[in-house]
Amino acid sequence: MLKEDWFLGLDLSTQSLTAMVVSPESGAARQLSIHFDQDYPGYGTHGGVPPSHDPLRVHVDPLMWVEALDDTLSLLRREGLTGRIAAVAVSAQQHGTVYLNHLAETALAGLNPANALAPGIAGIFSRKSCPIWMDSSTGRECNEITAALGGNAAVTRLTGSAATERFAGPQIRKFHKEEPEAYSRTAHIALISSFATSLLAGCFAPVDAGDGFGTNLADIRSGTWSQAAMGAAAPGLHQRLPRLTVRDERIGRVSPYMAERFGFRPETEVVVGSGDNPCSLAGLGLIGNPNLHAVSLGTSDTCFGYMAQIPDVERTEGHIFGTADGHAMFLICFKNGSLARERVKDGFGLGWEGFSRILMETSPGNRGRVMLPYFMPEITPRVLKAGVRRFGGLAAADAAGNVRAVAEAQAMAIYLHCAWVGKRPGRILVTAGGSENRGLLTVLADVFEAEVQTMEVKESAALGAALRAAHAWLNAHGPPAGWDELCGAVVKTGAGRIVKPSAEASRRYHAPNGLLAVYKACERFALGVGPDPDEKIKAFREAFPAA
Ligand code: XUL
Repeated sequence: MLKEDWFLGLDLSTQSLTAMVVSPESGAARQLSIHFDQDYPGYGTHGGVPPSHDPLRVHVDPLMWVEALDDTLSLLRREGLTGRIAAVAVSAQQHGTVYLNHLAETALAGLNPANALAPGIAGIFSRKSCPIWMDSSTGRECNEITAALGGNAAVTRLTGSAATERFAGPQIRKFHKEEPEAYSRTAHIALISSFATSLLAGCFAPVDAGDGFGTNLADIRSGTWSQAAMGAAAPGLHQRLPRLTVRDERIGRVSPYMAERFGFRPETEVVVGSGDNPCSLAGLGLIGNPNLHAVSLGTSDTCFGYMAQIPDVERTEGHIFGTADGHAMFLICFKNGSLARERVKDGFGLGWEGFSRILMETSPGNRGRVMLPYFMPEITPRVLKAGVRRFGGLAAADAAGNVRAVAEAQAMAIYLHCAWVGKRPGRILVTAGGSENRGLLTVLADVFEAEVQTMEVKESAALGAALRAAHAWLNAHGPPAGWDELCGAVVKTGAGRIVKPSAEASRRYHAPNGLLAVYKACERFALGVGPDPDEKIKAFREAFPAA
């Protein structure tokens, strides 16, 4: 490796675009972010998405992402960083689909470096907006796909997930049903990660198994698109999908447009992109390590971990995706993550410090009061009608009660809905924006009965993308570098940030009449599959009169 070889990861997340430049040699990392709400007010987004009259429909104009990419690369050029990049890889919010017409391939290859990116590609879309991971509007299509593929268990075994509203298969099916003419004009359907990678490479980019398995379209055991699953979604789909790769690969070089406009070296290589969660797995140093799990407290809250092989467990929720090294990861996702925390924080006029202080000062267990924080329709469990539910006399106006209730609910939901994964690790790595909040970390540690550790770089998805670029490039051009070695140089845990669980607090959640039992009962009641949780709340208060 030359001294000046650096690697770039670009994370196109729900609310921002982050660029991370790393040098595996020195361990240094530089980063910069652009925030959609603030920096592109013309798109009218709030939390990265425009307002919608239908709470189940969440679409974004892809040109906003394209403008952000243009501006980010311009900033990197101005800082003199692009000319030092040996390879680049994209991380992106998962599941969103981008619909391109027959002009797209030629347009991508022939952009004029004198012009900005957005006007150059404005004509390549066969659909103006992209459904993203927050969209829950395809319930009917999920049922149709499930029936066509022989039921829930069959779909889950084949594709790694039950038919899931936000996934590409059901989304494409809905598009084909509702806009058949626009579907027939669609030459290529990219995931957001492969779309952004296509912009860098100047041609249609493949999709990796980290993102490609989150579509309900792939056979996760053979690592190929499934004829049956594609057939259940829409006709003529195979020719419209990107190639699927099961492990990271270098897909080519940056386009002449990228080199000239942004100052990359022409030989800068582009590595296949992936979803933000599979990238975070890499950015947390978890590739090859099934003994630690991660919780990401971002726009979505997710829990994930590496698996040496695809598990054969019966389950009704959660997902299996591929990893950079051709193995598997589990993932469970919650839509009411940071935006729900923010609603509570802002509702009481608090800052994050005040929010954290309340969590440090109030009593674990919240005296048996529970919130189901469904500010938006929820993914896990599947709740299509938004609406916050409060139990045990939790008053809507009680600031401390609601702050503790939202944090405890989120931690308990993550804990309970990950049970199918099996063995719980003794330590959890926490990443993304919420990992800066000591109060949230304390609640997580107590609910999980596990040590919780934060990382120096909380943008683990962008860091992971940079590491994926480095790993693929170094193994092709330098002395082979293992994930351990690479991560050892760059992935650092946060100084002094290990939060240990308190035995007394953990008991309040885990005892037979503890708050986990209360929460489970509240959830079952709200889903219409269990009785009123009052008895459980009473039992909790008897068991923990001081809580
Ligand atoms: C994962 C998921 C979200 C998005 C958000 O399945 O839907 O975590 O990737 O970035």
